[in-house]
Amino acid sequence: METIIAATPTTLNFDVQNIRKNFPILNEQVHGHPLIYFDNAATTQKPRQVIEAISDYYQHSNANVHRAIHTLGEQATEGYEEARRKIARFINAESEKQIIFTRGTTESINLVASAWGEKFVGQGDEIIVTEMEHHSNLIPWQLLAEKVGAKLRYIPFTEDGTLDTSLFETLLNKQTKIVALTHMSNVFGTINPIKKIVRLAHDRGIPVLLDGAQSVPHLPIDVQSLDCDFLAFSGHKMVGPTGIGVLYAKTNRLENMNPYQGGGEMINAVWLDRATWAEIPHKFEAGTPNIAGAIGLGAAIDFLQQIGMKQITLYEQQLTTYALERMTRFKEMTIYGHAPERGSAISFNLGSIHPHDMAQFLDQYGVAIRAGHHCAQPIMRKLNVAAVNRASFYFYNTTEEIDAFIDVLKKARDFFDF
Ligand code: 7TS
Repeated sequence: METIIAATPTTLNFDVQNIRKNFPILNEQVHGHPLIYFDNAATTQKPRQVIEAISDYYQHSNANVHRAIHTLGEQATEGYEEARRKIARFINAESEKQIIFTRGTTESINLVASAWGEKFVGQGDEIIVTEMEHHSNLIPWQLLAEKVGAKLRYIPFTEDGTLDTSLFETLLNKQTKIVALTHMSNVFGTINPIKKIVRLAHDRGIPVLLDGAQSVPHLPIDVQSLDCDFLAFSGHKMVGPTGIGVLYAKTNRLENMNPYQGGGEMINAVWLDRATWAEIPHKFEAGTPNIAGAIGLGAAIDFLQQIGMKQITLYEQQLTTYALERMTRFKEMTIYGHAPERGSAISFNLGSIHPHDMAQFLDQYGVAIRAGHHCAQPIMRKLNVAAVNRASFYFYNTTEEIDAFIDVLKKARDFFDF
């Protein structure tokens, strides 16, 4: 792959224009304006290296994995397993056997709630989540609790959109079976104090699941240093394809869990009335997997690593600080989330403009943001709003795009005339 940028690990040397050349979609026009894509917390755009890796696979190596002895079968298997190794290195897992391919964060969390939860959580047990979870890290636990007779407990968030960790310890007791929380909020942008939470939970032998959907794409991640028991994330939020995601878990957790789905690939030996399971990770990958998706995600990781995750974090911090500084100059502006440690998702409302009107107005000028409850209705209820706008940046966005966005916000304020 040709060089994307010249970056050194210690200083910010970010040639964003050069990086943008790798993303064909960034040349699109929307309603006669250059596309300004600020909906990256929902999904990110794809560089041609990822698009080409998928297309190359289908053109030159397409075959099913693990079953075939022929050349294409071996190539497909090698591509798929190489992607697993890349992911393991990317998050500093001890072994690629700890990497399970799933459809995305949602499926990864459902896998744990069902394959781990139904074995280890029972009547009267407690599951701790936070009040700031995406529905993906709430509903699977509600379903589990209902099935086994367990109860959910909640770490609250405060006015600035940070967790009230002072209450966390009071929630922990002998009945607590797992703590499941988001690493970075998709609404507030808050980066939660994971190490502290993991330490307090582990002191009592309680495992921790991290929803990394918003953190893995934006921060350098080291699962050994975080010491989480489970980490779930999605390929499509980190310049990879849709339909592929990851569950990382500690080896002993995976070995002790039930299988998730039954079928081909996940077995060792099968009789008519019983079966034994394949070794991890295959025990959790029933059926033909998303081979092209895994290979595309591997290419996405190569791309991110060539830029460098530290560089990406630093650059996005600059963009976010710049955007917040410009946005808060509107006296009618409400920003939701003021955590000192935060990522690049900014939720806001401007005066009394309904978020859906705002998103539609911005779209007329080519600016894509998201408006709604962001799959976090309990947050909206606590904030006492029906919906919020959210602008979320990635490393291919620029300060010039933020300036253009601010200009359209001014037009919206004048148009809606409050
Ligand atoms: N967890 C968090 C924190 C998320 O932000 C999302 C997706 C998910 C889980 C689910 O990921 P999926 O890939 O399985 O769908 N968040 C959003 C969002 O904020 N707007 O659209 C999708």
